Amino acid sequence: MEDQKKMEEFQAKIDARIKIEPKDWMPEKYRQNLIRQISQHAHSEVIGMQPEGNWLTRAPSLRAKKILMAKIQDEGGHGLYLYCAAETLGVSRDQFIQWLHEGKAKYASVFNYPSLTWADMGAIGWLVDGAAIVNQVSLQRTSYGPYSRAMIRICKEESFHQRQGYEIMAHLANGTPEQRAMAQDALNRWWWSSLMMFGPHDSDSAHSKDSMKWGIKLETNDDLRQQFIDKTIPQAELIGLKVPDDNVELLPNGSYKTSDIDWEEFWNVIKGYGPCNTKRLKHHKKAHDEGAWVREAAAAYAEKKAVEAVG
Ligand code: BYC
Repeated sequence: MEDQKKMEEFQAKIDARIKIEPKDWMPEKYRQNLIRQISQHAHSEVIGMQPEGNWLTRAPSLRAKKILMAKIQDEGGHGLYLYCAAETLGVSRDQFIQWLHEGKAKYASVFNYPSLTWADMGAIGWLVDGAAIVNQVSLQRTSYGPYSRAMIRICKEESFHQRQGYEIMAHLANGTPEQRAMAQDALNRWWWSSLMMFGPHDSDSAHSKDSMKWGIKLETNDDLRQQFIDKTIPQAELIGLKVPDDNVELLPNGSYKTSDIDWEEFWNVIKGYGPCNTKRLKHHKKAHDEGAWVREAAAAYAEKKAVEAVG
């Protein structure tokens, strides 16, 4: 009876768009679902630094290098906000990292593809950050307070990321025939994996029903994907590029019909068989191990300060 009453009060708060805060009562399934999604989101931000980090030393100008460096640092910061938000649900940062290293926690499948040319820096900013924004603008209204507040700050930074990527693509698309071909090739390789960022079709999405009921997700995977498609196809046309899909059709309602995603590829990458899954995790483990002394030094400093404060 007690739990039933709490459950009804909880759902009434969700329906009234009142944020759930860390110390509020929440159903265990709501807590677990949030832990899963926010930590997956945090891991995506941090693993997502790798494909771009690959081009830092080869940026074509000092300006380009500074912008890319700032962008990658932002992604690390996003990971930090999100780990902090997830920690408020009672799981430690160490535990999240352990789950990532054991392959128990996921991160966005798109980061398991290689960044082969400088144009990929444009495609990642324009398409991957562009897809992330569409999802994250919606998540700003998510029901869990700390997640929602992290999203508001992240969205401001992602808008700059999307624009810096589009600027690189526009620059290359207006350059020599070789540069234009490089931009088109990057679009060809990142288009489908960006559409996969929104997750499986609604009918195959295991978590959507609960997440929508509890206001964790405000819009469905397919609705968000369609919003991204409708924004991005005209942006490609504006700079003389074409998305790699011969079946694109503009419908009378202004929306675009496209071919379906290769779902076999999507599930394969998620299961760990994408081109770079092994490399990404290996690199993360190495960086984590090499950073152990920094964490130990920071903890020792915090302990010293705490002792000093007590006197
Ligand atoms: N990749 O029931 P579903 C960035 C999994 S970083 C991998 O629909 P849900 C950036 C899903 O986890 C920001 N796995 O799940 C950084 C579930 O498996 P589990 C990236 C995926 O959670 C650096 C299963 O499939 N954004 O922008 O309701 C440089 C069934 O799916 C994917 C985020 O991380 C996928 N694409 O909805 C540049 C967004 N899709 O957990 C840029 C945060 C599905 O049961 N996440 N799965 O083992 C979300 O919004 C939601 O989790 C999703 C999926 C919409 C992705």
